[in-house]
Amino acid sequence: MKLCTFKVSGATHLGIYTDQYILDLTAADKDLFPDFRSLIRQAKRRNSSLGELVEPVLSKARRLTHDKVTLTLPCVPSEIWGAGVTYTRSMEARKRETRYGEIYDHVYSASRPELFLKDSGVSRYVGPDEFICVRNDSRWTIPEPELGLVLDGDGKIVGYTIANDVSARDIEGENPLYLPQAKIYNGSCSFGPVVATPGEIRSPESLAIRLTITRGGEKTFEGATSTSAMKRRLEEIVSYLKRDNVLGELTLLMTGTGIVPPDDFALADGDLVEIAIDGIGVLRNPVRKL
Ligand code: DO4
Ligand code: MG
Repeated sequence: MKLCTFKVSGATHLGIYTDQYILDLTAADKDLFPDFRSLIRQAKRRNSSLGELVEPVLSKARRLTHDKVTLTLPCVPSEIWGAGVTYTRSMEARKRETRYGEIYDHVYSASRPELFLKDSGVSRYVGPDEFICVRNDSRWTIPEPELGLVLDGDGKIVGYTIANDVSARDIEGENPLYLPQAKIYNGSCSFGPVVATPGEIRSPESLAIRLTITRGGEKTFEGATSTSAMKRRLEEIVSYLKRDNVLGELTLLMTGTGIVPPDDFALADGDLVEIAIDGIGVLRNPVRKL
């Protein structure tokens, strides 16, 4: 099952996304399904799966064709975290951008992964088709296409999404202590368009990820990887995030990038970034320079 949030006639509803139509869960039962967070909360309270919870309303839920709705952020996370240097490609690219390259060798092979806070509910993130941004003082910013894990308050994976950990390589490369400034600014993250439940994604550790960047109507970069190239297990990353660390009701954990465009590539105003992940869909965002 793929869950989405959409706007219809000025209201925001929760739905089930299919290729043909969207099933309107909120219209079917406003008390039970007002939004994604309530759905997770109800499933936990009743000790039932998301599938069991929505099953009774499936036959009566109205079907909306895609042209009638606008997809928005699928959920509102309490926090967004990122894991870093989880693929060889990311480690190698980072070593080239800085004088302090050995830290990346070290974190790649250490038992403890790199984890950083990307957003703390201040909403520097955007949803599908909204602008991701290049900060005004960066000349070398790239998209980072990543599998996103949606976690409940216990750290259980309740879904998978597509995330873009937009990053300023010049700021990060100048001094690794500048990482928060390279990673956290307005429009530095996007995710969506849906959250696919674990039942939908049978092999999260072998999903193809593709990145396409279009400039002036022409493809300017195309790259691909698979989550099977990730150095760490998903549960391993989650377990470190949970160590002596309270989680909010809903956390988005980005699992690191395995695609990095060539070192002479920088995002520019007007670019279009598209990230596709098997079984989840395509996340599209235009780019704006701040
Ligand atoms: O250490 C820098 C961040 C790494 C990162 O975001 C990634 O590998 O995806
Ligand atoms: Mg990243």
